[in-house]
Amino acid sequence: ETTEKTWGITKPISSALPTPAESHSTTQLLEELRRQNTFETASETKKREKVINDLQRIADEFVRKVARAKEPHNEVLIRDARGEVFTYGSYCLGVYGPGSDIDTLVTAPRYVSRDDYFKYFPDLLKEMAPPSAITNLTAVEEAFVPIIKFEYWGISIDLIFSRIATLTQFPPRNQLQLTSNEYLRGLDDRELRSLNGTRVTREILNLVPEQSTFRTALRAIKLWAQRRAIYANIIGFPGGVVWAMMVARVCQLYPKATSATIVAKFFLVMKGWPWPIPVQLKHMEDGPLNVRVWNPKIYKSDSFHLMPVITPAYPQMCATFNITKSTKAIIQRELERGVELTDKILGSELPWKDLFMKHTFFTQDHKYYLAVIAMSITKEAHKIWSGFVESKVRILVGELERHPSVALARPYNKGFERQHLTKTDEESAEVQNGSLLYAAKDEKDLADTTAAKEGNGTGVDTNTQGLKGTVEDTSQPRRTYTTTHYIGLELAEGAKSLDLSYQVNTFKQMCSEWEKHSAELNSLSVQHVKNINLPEDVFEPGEVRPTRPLRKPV
Ligand code: 3AT
Ligand code: MN
Ligand code: MN
Repeated sequence: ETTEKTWGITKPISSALPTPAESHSTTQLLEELRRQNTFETASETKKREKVINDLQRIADEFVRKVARAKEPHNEVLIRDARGEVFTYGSYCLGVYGPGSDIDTLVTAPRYVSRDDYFKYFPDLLKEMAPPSAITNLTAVEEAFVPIIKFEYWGISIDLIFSRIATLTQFPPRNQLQLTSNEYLRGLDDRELRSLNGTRVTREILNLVPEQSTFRTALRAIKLWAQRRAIYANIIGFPGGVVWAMMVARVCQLYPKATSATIVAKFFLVMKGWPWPIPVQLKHMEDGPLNVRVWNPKIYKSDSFHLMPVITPAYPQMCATFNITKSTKAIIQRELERGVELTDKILGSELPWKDLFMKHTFFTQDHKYYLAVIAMSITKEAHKIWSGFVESKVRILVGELERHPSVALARPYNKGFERQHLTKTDEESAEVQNGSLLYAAKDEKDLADTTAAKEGNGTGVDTNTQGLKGTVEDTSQPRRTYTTTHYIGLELAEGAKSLDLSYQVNTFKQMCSEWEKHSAELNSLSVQHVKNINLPEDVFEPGEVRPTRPLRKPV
C-alpha cells in the first residue's frame, strides 16, 4: 500500500525526485525564459500590486456608495459595506509578462446590482485614482461577460463584476472563498460567467502539487505555443486557460518533478493522450444549480469535442469546443516536434532556444492561402465587425476541411490589422478585393489625414461615408480599416481542382446575416493568395519570403 497523495483523478505516473541533470536543465530553461523577456521587472510588478490595492479601495467605496443610496437609514449595513477584488487570468496564475493585462473581478454583497456597477464604477475610478492614471476607459454592459476596460498607469485592466447573492455582509478581507459552490446561488448567467474565471483559476492552483514548478513549466508552454502560432482560443486553438489545465494535469502525474521534466513530459503525455477521453483535474461534482455540466453520455453535442479539456470548477465545461479537425492535427504535429526537441534538450544535445523557434506559417508551410478580409469605414464599426468575423473564422475552417480537395485548413492565430487611404470608389473597391496598394505604410501617412480631420473639431472619427462613398471631397483620402485572417491550405493527395466558392459564399452569407452587420459600414471578402504573393507585413525582418521555384536548367 502506498501513502502517496493522489493529485487529480489517478495515481501519479512517477513520484521520482529530480536528478541533478534535470535540475540543471530547469536552471537553463529559466535563463532562456528571461532572455526571451517573459518576466517583467520587480518594479513593474510592484506597480501592478499598487493598482490592485487601489482597485480594492475603490471597490469598497463603490459598495458603500450603493449601500448609502439604497439603505440610507441602515447604519450597520453602511458601516460594514465593502467588496472584494479577485484576479484571474495570467496575473493570478503568476505567468504574466511585460505586456499582460490584469484580469480583475469585483464582488459585492447582494444589494449591489450590475446596473449599479456600470452606473457608479467608471466615475469612481476617475475620481479616486491618481490624476490621469486612468485612460482609454470603455464599458461594455451588454457583452457576454459585461466588462469595464481601461488602462491604469498604462497597464490594461479587464474589470468584471458579480454580486454574491447569498451575502448581505462580506467576511473580513481575504476570507471570501469563491471556490465554494454556495456562492453561485441566486445569480443570473452573466454573473455566473463573471465568477467562473476566478473560480477556475483558483481551482487550478489548488490542484497542482507544487505551484512554482507549475508556473515555470506553464511559462515555457505558453511561449512555445505562441511562437508556434497555436495559441488562440477564438481561432480554434487552446487559449491560456487550456494550456494551464494541460500543464497542471502533467504536474499531477509527476508531482515531484522539476519544471524542465514537466515540459518534456507535457509533450510526451499530450502527444499520446487517448482523445476524446477528457483531460480533467478532478472528478466531476454536482452543485446547487440547475445547469448542464459537460457529459458526452447525456449530451450528444459534447461527444463531438475532439480534444476535451474540462474546467475544474462547477459547473464543469469543455474549454476546447473550438478545436477543429485541422487545428487538432496541427497541435498534434507540434506536440510531436516538442517530444523530439525536449528529448534532445534534456539530453544536453540542443539548447532550450530551439523549442521556442518561430513557426514557418508564411515562409514555408503552404503554397495556397485564403485571406478573410473584414473591412469597415469607421474605427468603431470595425471593432465590432472584425471581432465578429474573427469569431467565425473557425466555422469557415470547419467547412474547408470537409472539402474533398483539402487535407487541412490551418488558420493563422492572429489577424492582421491595416488601414488604407483611398481617394476614389474604384480604389476602395480594390481594397475590398484584397489590394494593399493603398495601405498606409507608416504612422506618418495616417498622421497626415488625422491632422486634416482634427481641423473639424470633435476628434471623433467622422468618416461615415457609405462604402460607395460620396463625391464631395476627393482630394481628402478616406480611411478604411481591414482585418485579415490567413488560412493556410494543404491539398489532399491527387487534388486537381480547388473550387471553394460554395464554402466561401456560405460563410459570407452567414456573416452578412448577423443582426449587427451594416451594409453601409461593413464588408467581407475572401481571396485566394499564393505564397509568392503574400504581403510584406506578414514577414518579420530577416525572414525569407517564398519565391517562385527556379526553372530547372534544360
Ligand atoms: P495575458 O497574459 O493577459 O496575455 P491571459 O491568460 O491572462 O494572458 P486573457 O487576459 O486574454 O489571457 O484572458 C484571461 C481570461 O479571461 C481567460 C478567460 O477565462 C477569460 N477570457 C478572455 N477572453 C475571453 C472571451 N473572449 N470570452 C470569455 N472569456 C474570456
Ligand atoms: Mn490576462
Ligand atoms: Mn484579459
